[in-house]
Amino acid sequence: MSILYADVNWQLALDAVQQAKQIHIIAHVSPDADTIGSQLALYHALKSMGKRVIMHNRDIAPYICRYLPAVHDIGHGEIPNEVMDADLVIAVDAGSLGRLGMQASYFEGKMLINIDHHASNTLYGDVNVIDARYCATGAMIYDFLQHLHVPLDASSAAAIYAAVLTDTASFRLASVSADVHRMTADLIDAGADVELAAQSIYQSHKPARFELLKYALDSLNICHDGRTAWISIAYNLYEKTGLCGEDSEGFIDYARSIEGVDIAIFIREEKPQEWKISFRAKAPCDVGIVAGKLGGGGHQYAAGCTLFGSLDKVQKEINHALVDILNS
Ligand SMILES: [Mn+2]
Repeated sequence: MSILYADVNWQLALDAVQQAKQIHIIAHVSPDADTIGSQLALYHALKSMGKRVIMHNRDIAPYICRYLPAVHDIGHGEIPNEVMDADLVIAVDAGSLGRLGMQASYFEGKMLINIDHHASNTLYGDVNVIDARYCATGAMIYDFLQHLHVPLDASSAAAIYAAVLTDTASFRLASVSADVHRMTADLIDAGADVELAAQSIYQSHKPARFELLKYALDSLNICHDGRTAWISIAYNLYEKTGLCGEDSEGFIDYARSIEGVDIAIFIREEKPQEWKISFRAKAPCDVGIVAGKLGGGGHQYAAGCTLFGSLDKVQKEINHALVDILNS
């Protein structure tokens, strides 16, 4: 193993882990495979150090993560008492405190470590290890494990592999350096099953997902001289198909895959009049800036925000936020 970024300061995080009696590792709301993979890899590592560790999130882990060891040990929903007793909370891949979906009072009297690769991170932790050079928070955990002197086992390797695979759009982003591939080689050597990951993450979708995809593709609209591609799904279509936001994960990639499109925009109505907006970009556009203008966050290639009102109103607001970036 070799460290991806040797200049990152993990010392305060290491000290906090050493001193902790009970550790709660938490992922962000609507969790993706990066936050869950990071949570699991850290869980396995801290357990192997003899620590008392609990995983608990607001929302259930996505079905694409079902194959990862210990994923069923992650609690969700209301916080049980044993989690309340934690003296250290480690948040992974969450750009702001709100993204953790917990009452602020929960964190009172607890040390909070914030480990994340989003440039927009609000530094809400007592200890913040934030570095946007990392392709995934999972890759940060890979470095953290080495500082903790925990050997990479097959369970941690599988979890980090899932995180890196998904956050790099299957190793297709500029964040994928030769070092990222060297790390991936280590993960495979340690037991990460590449084929199982591909089948679980990319080839295990419900048939109903494709009913929803038909609607999504029907809504495809290419604007700004071919530079932006928009997809939207209204709430009633989720109701009609019996699906939820998780089932439309990845639809935005169809929009981004179009020649000449710099920015893909996916607008889905999570609740009536409440729209979750996702942005995906190709270089050199930075959608983290666009989402930031709309009260959200993210990084250069992937970002998001929440907007309210009619679809028309929401589209206008997004258009307004896009002006500068499309003219630069
Ligand atoms: Mn991430």
